[in-house]
Amino acid sequence: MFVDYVSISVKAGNGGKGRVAFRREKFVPHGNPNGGDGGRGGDIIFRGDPNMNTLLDFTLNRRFFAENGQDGGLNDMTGKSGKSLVIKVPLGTLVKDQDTGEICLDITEPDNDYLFLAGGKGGKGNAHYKTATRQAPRYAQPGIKGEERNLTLELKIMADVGLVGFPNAGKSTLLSSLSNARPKIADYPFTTLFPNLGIVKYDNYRSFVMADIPGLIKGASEGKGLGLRFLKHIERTKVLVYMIDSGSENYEKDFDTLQNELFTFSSDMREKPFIRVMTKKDVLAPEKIYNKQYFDLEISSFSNEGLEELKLLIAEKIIETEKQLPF
Ligand SMILES: Nc1nc2c(ncn2[C@@H]2O[C@H](COP(=O)(O)OP(=O)(O)OP(=O)(O)O)[C@@H](O)[C@H]2O)c(=O)[nH]1
Ligand SMILES: [Mg+2]
Repeated sequence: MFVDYVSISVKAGNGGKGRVAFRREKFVPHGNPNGGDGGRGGDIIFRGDPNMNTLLDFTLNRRFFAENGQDGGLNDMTGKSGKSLVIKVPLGTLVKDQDTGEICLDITEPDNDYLFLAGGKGGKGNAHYKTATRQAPRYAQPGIKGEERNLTLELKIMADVGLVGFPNAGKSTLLSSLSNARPKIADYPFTTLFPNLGIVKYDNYRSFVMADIPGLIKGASEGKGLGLRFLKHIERTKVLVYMIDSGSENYEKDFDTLQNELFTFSSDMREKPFIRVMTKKDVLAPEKIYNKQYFDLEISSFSNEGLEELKLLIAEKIIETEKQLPF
């Protein structure tokens, strides 16, 4: 199952208490104070895991605690620090404060640790409080409590290119032709119910990530069909491929409808370079009259016509957008 939105709570470990203790010596009623410091509480850390692609695991376990630090010991022994807790999430996960909606972290780097909450500091043992006038302090510091936060995790998958089209346009078929992804394909609308990702190799050592999302219909941006819920998954792509079925009655109108849904959803979509593709060229009626200039490419996932060109065109556009990035 694909899950892209969950609520969780996290808590960093408490710092351990400082200890009140005295050295035991013969004939000395109160030896030197030697209570150790409390250990630090464990941190809450998020890590982007490239092998995960859903937040499903978080529907089972929603509460995350890092370990508490241990209390200080005798003989100036510092308590053991609490273990930090690493929470693995898919790349593209936004960590938001549940109450304010503020984005706290955007997990985009694979295998990178994002420190979210530092554990509470341990309290100082009474050994620290000895002064000239107070040789036997009976006081030690308590540990600092670990911070606790309620969060929402929201996944916006990371892909270089997104496939956009009406249901049944052949999006999933294209993804399976170009990559090793094996999405469900069938001759009825709304076969795809959640986004699929695939890695498309376009020469010996270079590749890009392609996302196939559920089909859009007119009104998707207002929540019709499955569209809206999944449009956010193409918000981060660098390039869009609009896919229009060769059997469509009106290519221009279909394209405008698709584009309108995207623009209504987010005006950032206007900035994305796109490619306009006619699909199912193999069953294009020979007598069909249309403006051939209108499409960048005509393809067929059955005969493989145009697929190699499409890969290269996508790669070219991706590289172009990367060049324009400010860093
Ligand atoms: N003739 C022909 N049929 C195709 C081609 N590509 C896909 N199809 C068929 O079109 C139907 C729909 O294909 P899908 O890939 O599931 O379409 P989709 O766009 O992913 O559909 P949704 O997931 O419902 O949005 C299937 O029956 C495919 O076999 C093609 O190039 N030529
Ligand atoms: Mg599909």
